[in-house]
Amino acid sequence: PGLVVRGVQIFPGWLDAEAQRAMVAELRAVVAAAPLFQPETRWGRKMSVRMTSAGRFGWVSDRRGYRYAPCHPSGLPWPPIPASVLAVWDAVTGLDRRPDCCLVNFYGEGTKMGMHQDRDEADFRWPVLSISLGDAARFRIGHLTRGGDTESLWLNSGDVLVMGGAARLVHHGIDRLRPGSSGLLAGGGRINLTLRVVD
Ligand code: MD3
Ligand code: FE
Repeated sequence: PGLVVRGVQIFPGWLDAEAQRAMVAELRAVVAAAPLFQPETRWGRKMSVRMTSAGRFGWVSDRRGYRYAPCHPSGLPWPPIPASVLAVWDAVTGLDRRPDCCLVNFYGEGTKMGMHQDRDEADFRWPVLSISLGDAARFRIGHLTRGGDTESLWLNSGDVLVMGGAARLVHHGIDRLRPGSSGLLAGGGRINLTLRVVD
């Protein structure tokens, strides 16, 4: 990794401009098969991020709560994880096991993701890998317990993060976007992919 912040490994500019464009083209097919939706929380509040998934499982949230599900809210199965995305997982993690879920988060202007832990997966020994595409975003890294200070870090298009070991359960979130900082996505915004082993 280029740097490590609180155990999070950062690979700046892992994807060059051409690789980013190729990945976005594959993601357009994912979104065509499994349209982005705005998840609702158990309490009926809409999250500001729009999302969809690829793979055996996708992450969903509605008034029943949040969970991994085998189908999109439409009832159709999630499309396969694009080959270019799996290639990043293979190259960066070196693991024999492939991820079950590629969560696709779309951030428009003003979208935020509050501080949280990712703990819906069965086995925290598997890392989570994130790929950032499009506008830059400020990522905050906290601690294993809620609260305390945070370190912030701008994630740029093409950056890859790996959260493994002790960093797997740190609190984290996205608190601002830098609109217009990338020309990758027509119409602007940011896509974040997170790859997870679910079960
Ligand atoms: C640190 N997504 O989908 S990616 C999420 O940019 C999520 O969309 C953010 O947090 C985004 O759950 C941040 C970086 C990330 C992803 C998973 C992690 C950092 C993490 C899991 C454990 C620790
Ligand atoms: Fe997360």
